[in-house]
Amino acid sequence: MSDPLVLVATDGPVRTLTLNRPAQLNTFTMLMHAELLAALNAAADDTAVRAVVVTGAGRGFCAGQDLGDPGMVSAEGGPPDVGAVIERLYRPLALRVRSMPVPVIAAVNGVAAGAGANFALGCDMVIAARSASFIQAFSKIGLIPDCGGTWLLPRLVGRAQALGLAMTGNKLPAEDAARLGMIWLCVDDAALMEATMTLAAKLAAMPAKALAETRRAFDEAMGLDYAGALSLEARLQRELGRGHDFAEGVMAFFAKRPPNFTDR
Ligand code: T3D
Repeated sequence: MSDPLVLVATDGPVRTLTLNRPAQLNTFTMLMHAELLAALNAAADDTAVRAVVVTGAGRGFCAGQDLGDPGMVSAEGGPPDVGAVIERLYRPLALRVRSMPVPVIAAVNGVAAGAGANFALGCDMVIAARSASFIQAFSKIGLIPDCGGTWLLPRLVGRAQALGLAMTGNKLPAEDAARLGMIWLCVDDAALMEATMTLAAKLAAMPAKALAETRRAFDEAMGLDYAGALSLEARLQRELGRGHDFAEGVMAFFAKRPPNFTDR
């Protein structure tokens, strides 16, 4: 039996998904897409899971689409319908990450290129090892940034840096990515998984529903004016204010005890 393309491990409330095609820098194939989406769906459905970590096996995080995956070649032998691949595989993946009921952390252990870079950037928090790097590799093969890159990049680093990165396809070291505000944190290689698990444990103890709604509010507010964002905040706060976690958070505060958040 062949190795799973996504390794799944659970440590208390933290679910870790490890992309597992190390010899190919964990590039996406059709099969890996299916396993990753299934693993994310399973984590979303499991109420015991309160944080998800995604990382890569071996020396890379993910070098994007496997450019040789036979599953990508059109049945007629003509040029592949890249748009169909994006619609069928990358769009559901990107939307799944962005709609998870719990926070998703990308622990970028090595190079993250093409859709691999943008998959990481679509996660809620990105921690990268100092030796890791981010490459918008698309322009080098005649494509534009995908897997959410056109939306994410300018918002993370501004239009000038986004266009520079996308047009040159230059390798951006993790330290520079952190300096630009593209990722949360850059740490020494040896500290990556410990720093990630410490963060995951912290997030797992927090109110998952409020964290997921924070992500949603930030995403939705991007398309709103100031007054619209204030209305959105009121709507979401109204809903959260009726939940268990708000009552629990306030009670725990006054009782000077740690809260026990359960909403999801
Ligand atoms: O259908 C569609 O195509 C639409 C979807 C598009 C989404 C995308 O992600 S497009 C962008 C695809 N990714 C790339 O173009 C990146 C290509 N890779 C690289 O530029 C380099 O590999 C890296 C800069 C990422 C790393 O360089 P390096 O020197 O550390 O490693 P390497 O030797 O190039 O790669 C190691 C192996 O992985 C090597 O295989 P080998 O020679 O040992 O048998 C290499 O061919 C393989 N590999 C790396 N990236 C890909 C790949 N194989 C297939 N597809 C790849 N994307």
